[in-house]
Amino acid sequence: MNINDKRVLVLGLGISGVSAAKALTKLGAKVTVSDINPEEKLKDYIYEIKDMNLRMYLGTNDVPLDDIDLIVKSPGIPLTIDIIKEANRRNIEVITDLELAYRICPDKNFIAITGTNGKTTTTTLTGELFKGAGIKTHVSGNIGVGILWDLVNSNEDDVFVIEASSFQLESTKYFKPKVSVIINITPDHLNWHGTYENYINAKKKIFINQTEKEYTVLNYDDKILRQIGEEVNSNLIWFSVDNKLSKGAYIDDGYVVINDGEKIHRILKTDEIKILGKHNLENVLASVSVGWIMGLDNGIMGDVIRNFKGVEHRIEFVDTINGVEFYNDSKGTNPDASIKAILAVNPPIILIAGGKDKGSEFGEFVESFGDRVKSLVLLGETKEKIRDTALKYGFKNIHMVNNMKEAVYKSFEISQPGDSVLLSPACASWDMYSNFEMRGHDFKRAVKSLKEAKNV
Ligand code: UMA
Repeated sequence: MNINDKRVLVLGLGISGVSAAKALTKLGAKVTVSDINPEEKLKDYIYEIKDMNLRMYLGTNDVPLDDIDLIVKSPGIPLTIDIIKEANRRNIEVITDLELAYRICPDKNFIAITGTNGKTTTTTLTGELFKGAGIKTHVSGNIGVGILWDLVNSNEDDVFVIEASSFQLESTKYFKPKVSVIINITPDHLNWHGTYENYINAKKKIFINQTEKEYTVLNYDDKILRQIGEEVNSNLIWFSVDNKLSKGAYIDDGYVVINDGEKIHRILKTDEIKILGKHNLENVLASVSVGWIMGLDNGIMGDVIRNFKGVEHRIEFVDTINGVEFYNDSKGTNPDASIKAILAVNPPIILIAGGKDKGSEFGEFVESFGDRVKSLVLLGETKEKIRDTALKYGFKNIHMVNNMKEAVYKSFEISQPGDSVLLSPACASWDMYSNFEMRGHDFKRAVKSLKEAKNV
């Protein structure tokens, strides 16, 4: 698509809008930008484009459409707002950055990854596999990086590993990645898509234009995806944690393997994988499938996965001190998320929990301890509430502390080699920190200082 001199309206000036505005200007388009928010709320974004030659409408999306050929809307902007309805009436196309990226560079090595859960981990790990093989790789999309600015600054052979959301996919038309991946599908964003069927249809757009020249990777263990496989027109590659496949990636005798249809290739042992839980085995298998399709070396893939510590703050392996493993799950900001972490980390677990009181109940959370959690170290606004619930359920091994450093040092003091210390607060961070990232960093700093103090 030749964008030169096209008159494009970029709707929304967040991460994707700013990236789109910069890229379109570089490509010679006549760019108009608009955001419903006033200038003072957008300072962090518009400083990047304020000196560019473009028209800006701030505090409104009500932009004259008379001289607009194309609208690139931010993924979070609903298709139901007035300006989009008006554009539809006038037959002005409305697309997202994902579609525009494909139209600008249809031959680019796009690897697009979607799914209800695990997108960020799989996208990050897949990016690491390519980087590990020495290939220039851009990891972008819903992971928090606008695609278009990276795209217009890339070289021909660069690989783009894109986390694709249903919001982005919904407004695509011709988008056709070299490899598409769907990790799993369960109901989500139903308030946005209206029905589960609409949500599934948005996800299916990731492979809908693919042909026998491209590849689609799907999870064989996911009931919905098993059915959807029949609609795939490209080369379909399955992965499975629970089943052995005649071709694809799966678990065999404690190894992650690829069966190429003739030979089984072992990539690494499952117990060498540091990211924990069955859901993470799925993420690894999805990434390995992409690596295999793209011809990456099995030995390199094994090494990269062995060293992959996961996405920051999500059951993130931090370090081992005297045989005790430390995990940062600061993103465990509600009881449900923390229960997943408790099930994923190797017991016996010393659990650091507590934080901002959001009115949650902690009964199910304490029940999930079973034989896995041996001690509870509590801090923050909810420490008494969690302690009282734990005592009610007969769990008595509780230590109260005042800050993160104390929590880490106390956990180590009561630990034995083979234990896991897990920060998974089951609460938001705002009682002691501005966000969960700062809490996670504080935990990691405390682990580092402990290691230095122990001189190991
Ligand atoms: N806006 C308008 N008019 C409206 C509504 C919003 O002008 O009617 C403006 C807002 O004032 C704001 C901008 O649009 O300034 C926001 O656009 P956006 O919500 O699309 O946000 P971006 O910063 O561009 O971030 C988007 C993705 N956000 C969403 O899809 C909601 C980011 O995913 C993504 O990382 C980024 O593009 C780069 O590709 C975030 C997300 O929450 C992480 N995604 C959802 C999820 O993972 O569940 C789908």
